[in-house]
Order: sequence, then structure tokens, then C-alpha cells
Amino acid sequence: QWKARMVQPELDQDQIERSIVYHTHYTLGRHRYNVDKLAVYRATAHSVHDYLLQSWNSTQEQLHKSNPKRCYYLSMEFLLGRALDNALYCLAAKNLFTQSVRTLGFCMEDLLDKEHDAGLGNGGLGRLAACYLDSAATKEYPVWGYGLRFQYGIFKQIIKDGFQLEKEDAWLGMDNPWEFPREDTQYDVRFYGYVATKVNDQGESRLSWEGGEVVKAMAYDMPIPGYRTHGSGNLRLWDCQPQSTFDFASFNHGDYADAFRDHNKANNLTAVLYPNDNHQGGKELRLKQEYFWVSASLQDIIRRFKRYKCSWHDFPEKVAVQLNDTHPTLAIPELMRLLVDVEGLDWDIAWDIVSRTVAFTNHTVLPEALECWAVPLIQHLLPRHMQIIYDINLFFLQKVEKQFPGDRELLRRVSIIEESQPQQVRMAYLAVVGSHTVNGVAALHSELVRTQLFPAFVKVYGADKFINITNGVTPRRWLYQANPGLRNLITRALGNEGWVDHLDELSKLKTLADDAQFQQEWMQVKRQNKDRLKDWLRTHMDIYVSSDALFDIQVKRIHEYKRQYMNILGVIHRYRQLREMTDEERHQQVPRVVLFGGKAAPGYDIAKLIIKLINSVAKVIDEDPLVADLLKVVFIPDYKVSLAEIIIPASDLSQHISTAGTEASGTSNMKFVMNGGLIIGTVDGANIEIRDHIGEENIFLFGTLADQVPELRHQQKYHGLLIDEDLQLVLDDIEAGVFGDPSIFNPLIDIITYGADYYLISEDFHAYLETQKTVDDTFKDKAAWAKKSIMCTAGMGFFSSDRSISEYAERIWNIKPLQR
Ligand code: DL6
Repeated sequence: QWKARMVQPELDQDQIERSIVYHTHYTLGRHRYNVDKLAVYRATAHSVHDYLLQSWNSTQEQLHKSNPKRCYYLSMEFLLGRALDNALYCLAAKNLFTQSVRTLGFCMEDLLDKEHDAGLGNGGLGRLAACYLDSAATKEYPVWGYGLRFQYGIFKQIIKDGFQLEKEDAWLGMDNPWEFPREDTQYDVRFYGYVATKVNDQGESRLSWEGGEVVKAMAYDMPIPGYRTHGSGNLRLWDCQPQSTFDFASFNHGDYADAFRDHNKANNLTAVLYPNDNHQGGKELRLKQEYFWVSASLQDIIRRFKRYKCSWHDFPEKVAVQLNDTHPTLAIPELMRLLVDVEGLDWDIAWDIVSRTVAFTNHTVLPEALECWAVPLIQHLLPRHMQIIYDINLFFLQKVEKQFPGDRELLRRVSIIEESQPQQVRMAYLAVVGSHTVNGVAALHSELVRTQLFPAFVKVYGADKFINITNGVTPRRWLYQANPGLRNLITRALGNEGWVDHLDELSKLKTLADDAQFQQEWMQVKRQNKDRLKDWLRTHMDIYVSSDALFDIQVKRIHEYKRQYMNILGVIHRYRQLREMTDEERHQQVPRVVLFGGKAAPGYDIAKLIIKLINSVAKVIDEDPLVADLLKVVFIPDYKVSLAEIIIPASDLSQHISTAGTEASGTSNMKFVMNGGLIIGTVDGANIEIRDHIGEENIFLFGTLADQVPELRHQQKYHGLLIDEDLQLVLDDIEAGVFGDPSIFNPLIDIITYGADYYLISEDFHAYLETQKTVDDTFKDKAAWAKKSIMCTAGMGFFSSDRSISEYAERIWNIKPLQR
């Protein structure tokens, strides 16, 4: 089998083996005597990539022939995770490849584990973008993702003495079998410089951006497999290259550092993803990244559009551009610059094109996450864009003035420029003004977008411009691939695999929810998934847990608003209670394994302290024999997509307990429930719609409602905070040093005691503990729990990202699936 031969990509075992051997020899330069698992993983990945390229090419050909309207999804983040297993399932080739690598002496599971996660994202926003690419490819919508090819993705998290440390994530390794460089697709991108007036051939004067420094953007393409389709989607990532490799003059003078200055500067631009989630971080380099990416993407889009010789007027009939949050908002002034300065269109015509092409998704109402950039910085880095933004604002404000004469307050409220020192550009406002549609990501969030974030714009534009498209997740990765046991059981129960791309089919499981035999098989699968996680914890962390315990999981970015802090305070309360019980009482308790995972932004001290507290509590509980079989706390380091695929199917309960009105949607809540996990949560984000779909008896909701939050905050601020009694006891324990040096945790205590408890932990604590009691009681009734678990999965059809992407396609982009 190791004999090298050229392959014609055909899906039969013999050809697959030849292809793997071919890549081992000729792509990697390895030989059967010096081949290891990593090399065989890479050779296998290259082989799968060959097959994907076939469908990629066929889709491109089809697109070229039919020239349909296309959508371009501009997202700073695409949190893809691993590609191999997913591609094999999509191609329906998992068995063939597994057999092939077995014949060559390897085990597929070992190879899959060699793949490094593509961690080009921070959390929900980036993973949503990855789910959307999967669904667009599966439904054969002409959608391309555009992003940046960061050399370093989200950092690797290491826990030392309970504290988070960060290490770089060099995800690209030696080669990335999933991408191919497009040397023929390169664009110049300028920074700094000045604006000049030029007279064109027709004698008209035009503004032109000149001077400064110019770098090159080069495209890398990653095919995105659709599930059992003939075609494939595409993710185009931009890499930054210097204009020239090095300066020969400096080199000849022996100034080697100077000779490579441009080279290094260009390399730095796309070097690293900013590790902030729901927080605007970063200064000039981040703004440079944003501009570099949107400029290259738009130049590419325009080049493709011009190939078909359509009139500019038809641009919005051929192109839809979706801004995934405000990060790509510079696309609005950049498209104006390209149309007016470069293509010579009049301002009004260009503005009509831009505002019929662009749409904007908002993903947060948290003020600290809303992007603002200082005017002097934009002026310095992008002088022409600052002029354009001023003009957009001027024309918009003139329109508002005409519509609401004399309403100066309204003008102030909707101005894109904030009159602070220095002035700031409000990117969300610019995105609203330049887009034809603005959407939120869950029903409650979209309501808050209308009423809290952009009420003045609703007054100007009317409410119809602001719509809701509730998020979804791909059932391929999050159920079919991550949970083979449940996949097989569901397929057997429903008679076929049709549910994988028609998730509503799951509702047929409802008729089996009371069937004792089915309940038993269902919970057997859950048990196997818990065992899988248990084994992982043993082999990777040397931690032993019992699968009999209730697995209670909270995995997501660590943030005050997500309230991991409340969770660990609840654990301390449980621990206190267990210690105070008699042996007999303790005997009655449901054992719990409480698992945490998630990264804190490196500069977010309070979030890092929450991680330390979790680890300190875990250690004390671990060393206490009195609670040994009843309570275990584990912080799983370096939470990422591939780990989520093991953790999520193993949960009995997961926590989604953000302060009401703060979590725009959440998407892990959908993944857990899809996998038959129950959730405890607040009346926030998509939890609300999940409740509506699975039935309120199958979800544990509690706590303050979003519309009560402002008044409660006001009261606490002006009348002081009355701390919940149980919470006070828990805080006393921390202050007494039960979990180690209490002085470390002072800032955490202070945010409740002196910080007016902004996230309302004290307000919700009692209801949270009571609801946790209900969870314990319910878990004791095995049949009732099994029924709820089945009803959870059965109700999740709506939360497939296939439904979300169809809504985007129909309600915003006006695109159709490719006809074959
Ligand atoms: O829409 C995807 C995801 C939501 O599920 C989360 O609730 C929300 O917090 C997250 N938002 C962000 C915003 N970051 N920025 N900018 O990540 O989006």
C-alpha cells in the first residue's frame, strides 16, 4: 500500500490508501520507516482536502457560470476548531478513511487527536460564524466568509497554582493542510498618508488618498464542506505581506534590522487575534487589522463583480455584505471610497449602492463592548475615511433635521461622532446608518437593540429596519459528530438520518419520551458520554470523578456578566451545607461534579481572580474527606472547540446564568440542550426561546427579569445593598481564609459589598439556590429526568443554524441556493 502512485480522487478505499501514501511521500517527504501519527494525520488531511477541492472547484465553476447574487460574511473571527472529522462526516467518508488508515497500521481516533484546533476566535461570535459557514455550505447558498489569517489564534490557557497563564497558540504549525495560498489574489492596502485633489481625464477633480505606507494582502482559501452536498463553501483569509521582501540598500550597508523593518511590520499586522470577548480592546494595531481586512475583502468583491460587466446600479442585486458585529464597519466608508474615488461614481449613487448592499448584526448591548475609535487616530491612519465618515454623518444629520426640525437632542443622540475629548466615532451608529437591515441575535436581545441601544434610530428609520434572527448551531458538529451514541439512537428511532439537515424531524422523538425502554437507552448513551469525559479527566488531568454524580457544567468565556462567580459561590454554599449535615442527611444528597472551563481576557483581572477562586475552592473540597463522594469541583484548562465536543454531550445540567439582559443569545445553551442536557438559567438571551420550544417544565429558569434590572440597580445604588443571608455566610467563609489567603480575593468580595453588585448576584442568589434544590430533587427521579432530557433534544429543531442561515438568506440577503 505504501507504493507511491498518483491518485485520481475517487472515494474508494484503494484510492484513499494510495492518496494517503502519496501525500506521506511527496507532500511531507516521509517514508513508512519514519512516519508517525502526526505525519499520517497530515497526509490524511491532505487527502481529504483533495476531495474537498474537487467539490470546491465544481462550486466555483457553477458560480462562475450562473453568476447569482452572493453574500459575503465579514467576520473578524471564525472559531473553526478541528476540520478532519467534520469533513469526513460531510463527505460520508468516515468509514472508508477509518478502514484505510487502519490498513496502513493506524487508528483514526489517534489521528483525529493530532489536529490542532483552528482557534481564530474568542467565543460565541466566532463560533457562530463557523456554524453559519457550515449551514450555508450545506444548504448550498453562495456565501463566502472573509476574515484574517492570524498566525496566532486565541491563546493557550495554562493553570498554575490556580491562576491563569497565557501561552501563544501557533496553530498553523508546520503546514496547514486545509488551506491553499492564492498567490494570484493580492491587493494593496494603504495606511497613513494624505488626501490630494486630482483632475481626471474628463477634467473633473477627485479626491485621492496617497503616500503613507502600503502593504499587500494575500488570500488563503479554506474549503468549507457542506453536509452530503456536491459543492463546498469558502472561507477566504487575508495574510499581510510586505511590499518588498527586504530593503536591499540597507542590507548592503550592513543594517540588517533596518533591511527587514517593512517585512516585520507587515508580519505583525496579522500576527495575533486580540483576545477580548465582549470588550473593546486594542489600539492602533487592531484598527489596522480591521481596515486591512475590509479593504482587501471589498477590493476582491469588486474585482469579481466587475468580471461580469454589470452596471454599478446592479451591485446590490449581485452582492450582499454582512457585517458580523461592528468590527468590519469600516467597510462602509471603504466601499464609498472605492466607488467614489477609484471608480468615479457620484456620492449619492455610491451611497445608494452601499446602503442597499450592507447589513449589520449586533451581538451585544454591553456598553464596554461597543466599539468607538478616537477621531485623531482614524484621521492619522485613514485620513480619507475620516473625511468620508464626516460627510456620511453630515448628510445623515441633515436628513434627520429635515424630518424632525429643531430636535437638537435627537441630532446629538444619533450623531456618528461623539462630542467627547477627543471626539470618537461610534462604530455601531455608523453601521446602522450605512446598513439596510440591522438584526439582533435572539428575541429579547433584538428587543433591547430597539429599545435600549438604538431607540433614536428607530424613531428616524422606523422599527422595520431592526429585525431579529435568533442564532443557531450546526447539528452536524454539535450532535452528529460530537455524540455518536445519540446520533445512532436518534437515527434508529426515526428510521433514517434525515434529521441531520432537517432538524425539525427531532420533534418526532416526543412520542417516545414516556417509553421506559427508550428512556433507558437514552440515559445509557448519556452515561457513555459521561464515561468518556471521566476518562478524559483521568488521562489528561489525573482527576477521578464518578459517572453516577450529576455532571453540572459551565463552560464559556469567564466574564462578570456570565456569573461564574455566582456559580462558585453557590458551590461554597453547597459545601457549607454538606459539612453541617448529619451522616444520614448527607447520604440523601445527590452527588455533583461541578465543571468549569473558559478563558479570561489576559487584561481582565477580576475574571482571572474568579478562575483563581474556583481553583482554590476545588482544592479545599478535594482535600475534605467528608464530602469526597458528594462534591467535586474541576476547572478544565484551555477550553476550546475540540474539548467542547467531549464536554457538552456529557452534561446532565449546564449553567447559563447571566444577569438578565446581558447575554445577547448564548449558543452553548443550544448545544447542551440538543444533546439532551437540561439547563439552569436566567430569563435571558436564547434561554427564553429554548423554554418556549422545549416546554417550561423541561428547563430550570429563575431570577430577575431584564426589565426589572435598571430599577434594581438604581435602588441598590441610592439606597444601599442588603446582602442575601446565605450569600453573606459564603462571603464570610472566603474572608475567613477557608479557601486560602483571603486578601487575594478582596476585589471579588468588594464588587458585591462595595461595588453596588452591578450584576445582581445578591438579588438572584436565593432564587438560584432554590432552583438548584429543585434540580437535585428532579435528578433523583430517573424516569422524570430521562423524559425531560428526551424532550429537550426533541424541541431543538428551531435552533439549527440551517434555520438561521435560511432566515438571513431570505430576509436580509435575498439569495437563493445554487441550482444544480
Ligand atoms: O451571537 C453570538 C454571540 C452570542 O451568542 C453571545 O450572547 C454574545 O455575547 C456574543 N457577542 C459577542 C460580542 N463581541 N463583540 N463585539 O461576542 O455573540
